[in-house]
Amino acid sequence: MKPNGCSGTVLAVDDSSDARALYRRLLESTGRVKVLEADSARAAFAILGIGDSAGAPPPIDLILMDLFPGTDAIQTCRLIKATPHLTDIPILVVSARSESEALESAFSAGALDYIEKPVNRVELLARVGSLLQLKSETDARKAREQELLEVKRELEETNQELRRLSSLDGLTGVANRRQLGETLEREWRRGARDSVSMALIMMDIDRFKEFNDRHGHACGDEILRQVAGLLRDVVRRPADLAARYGGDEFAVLLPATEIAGARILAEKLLAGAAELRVPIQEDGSSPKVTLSIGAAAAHHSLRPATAESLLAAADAALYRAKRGGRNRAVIVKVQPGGEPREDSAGPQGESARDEALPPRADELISDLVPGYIENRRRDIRDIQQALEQTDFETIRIRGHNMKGTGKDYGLETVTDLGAVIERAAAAGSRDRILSCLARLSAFLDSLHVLPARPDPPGR
Ligand code: GH3
Ligand code: MG
Repeated sequence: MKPNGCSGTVLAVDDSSDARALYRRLLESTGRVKVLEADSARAAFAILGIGDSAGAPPPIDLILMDLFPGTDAIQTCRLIKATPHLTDIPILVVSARSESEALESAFSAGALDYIEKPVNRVELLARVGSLLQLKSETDARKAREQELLEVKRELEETNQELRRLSSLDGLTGVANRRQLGETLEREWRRGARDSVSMALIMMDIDRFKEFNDRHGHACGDEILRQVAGLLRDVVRRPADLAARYGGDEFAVLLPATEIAGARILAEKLLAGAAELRVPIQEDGSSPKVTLSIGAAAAHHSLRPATAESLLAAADAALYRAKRGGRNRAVIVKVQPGGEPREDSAGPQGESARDEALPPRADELISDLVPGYIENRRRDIRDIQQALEQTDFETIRIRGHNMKGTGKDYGLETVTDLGAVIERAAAAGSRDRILSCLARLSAFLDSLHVLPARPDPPGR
């Protein structure tokens, strides 16, 4: 008879060599079971590797243990069950009816089953068979668990890598806009707790379209990579984050940084761009790269300054740097009330104060200015309405038109804010648009427009 068709190795622990020989004969006659013998607890420990620091599980599937009087079989059971690499090996005890007390102790020490002496052959094979079956199922389950753990670990590694890749820009390897947005929000909240200043630099490569047009896209890509490399070199503090904002625009987030720190970094970036060496082109030219930079710093304690208003202020400063002739930085400090004010020591030194002065429109059109201002108020209402309908295209066109006309009417702030609204609409950034509308509205309210000059007599 075969023990339930299961195979395995049984360790027979018994001080009687006759008993061991009997077990060996009965079990091995099945052709599926191998028997190892131990005549004492000590011999069993040696086979099981108890005290072996390597702790590899021995090739034993079942322990057949005689509750031999005079030895400490119970203690042996306890020790086996307390040893991590042996704990899954089932123990089948063999006891005489008279040993019922010892049997109870053996079960509480971890034995799984028992057979009575004298041993009945059928019963022995049946019990050994079901315990070997149990052991093989336990081993299979453990192996599956181990495999699952391995798969889980691999998945976690893959997820981590995906998270890392999804937060990076593919071309340049710096953070992408998504990560910048998340980090900006997080750092702003953290900064609000610590009540410190935060700075943000926005920079854009000058006349980048021309590089692409004249030297090809591959050269353009190489310049983008070099500018990203420059950012990596210059931006060194662990909390700082350099990111590609999109196209040829990059951003640097500088938590816990005052405006002076942003200025130093902006100057390094301008100087570093001049040092960039783009490979010599087929026509023998070596393109020179310049950057326009807008930087803003805001103190978290300011209300209603927000992460978005910091972004909008840096964006507007960047636009001023472009308009001021490129290859320069404009640095502004977001003041209480949210209106940015230029840092007097900024590299460009352009005044931001003219925003509060009356418009200096050409005399020829000065009588049109009040109507122009009214139309901008209508723009504000229309943009608010378009926002409700998520109609960013209408907003983008309004921003574009403001950008194109404000300066002609002597209202450079309208041009600046129009540019920011245009970009924000293209990016679908609702908060930036709202922040610009608030600033535009405050600006329009602050204007004191002189009445149009009366027509000269006799006309
Ligand atoms: P400005 O000085 O006013 O910034 O002029 P610009 O020509 O740089 O104008 P703008 O910043 O609007 O141009 C961005 C250009 O960047 C447009 C697009 O052709 C180019 N561009 C955007 N993404 C990539 C890119 O991944 N690789 C390359 N080679 N060019 C790109
Ligand atoms: Mg550009």
